[in-house]
Amino acid sequence: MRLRNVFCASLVASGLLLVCGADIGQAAELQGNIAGVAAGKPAVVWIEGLAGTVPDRDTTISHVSGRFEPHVSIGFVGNSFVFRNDDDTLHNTHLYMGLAYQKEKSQRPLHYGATLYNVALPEAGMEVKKPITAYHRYREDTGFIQVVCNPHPGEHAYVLVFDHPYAAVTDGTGRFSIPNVPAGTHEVRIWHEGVITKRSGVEVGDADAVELEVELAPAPESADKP
Ligand SMILES: [Cu+2]
Repeated sequence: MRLRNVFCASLVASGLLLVCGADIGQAAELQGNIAGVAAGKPAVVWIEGLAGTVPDRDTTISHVSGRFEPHVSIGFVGNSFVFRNDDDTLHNTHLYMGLAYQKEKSQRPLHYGATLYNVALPEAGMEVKKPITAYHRYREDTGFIQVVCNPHPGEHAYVLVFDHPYAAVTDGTGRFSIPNVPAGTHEVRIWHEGVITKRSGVEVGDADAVELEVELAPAPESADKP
């Protein structure tokens, strides 16, 4: 078994990073830990500005025991959302796009944003598929997608959609892994529960893996609006 060459990097406040020598043509696994992730509230980590073929993977969001499962997910353009009801009661799955720029201009409050899909799921076992389009992807001026169930205000979930494969959801402890990141200097972004979008740079070089450590802290000046 080959010993893995792992480089460590630490982020402080607005973003520094370390490094290894870039070697064109190579790729590495970007892995790490987002400190401050609460159990049940994972973060999303992605690399901004890279293009690549998205994975062939649908995004399933289920109603399970009166909650959305998962609470945070990512979607990839060209695949589908799969909305499920695993409860024996009426739910609906209502996706809103943030449209932050509209919030600033609109006279009336938009609350969660504009409806993308609103699917009624009246019976247990129901499943409805809807396409994930380029319009759904995460952008500064639109933000992430919020998912609510109108009869049950406590049900709430989040989706960030990408048109490239370099994105991951952390586990409950904040660990994440993004494979096959091409060599070069990249901008890493982190979203956590609608409040924080952190930025950082990372350089991927001739190691098999790059380790990134990030500590979440309130950052009002970079707060992301839905
Ligand atoms: Cu519900």
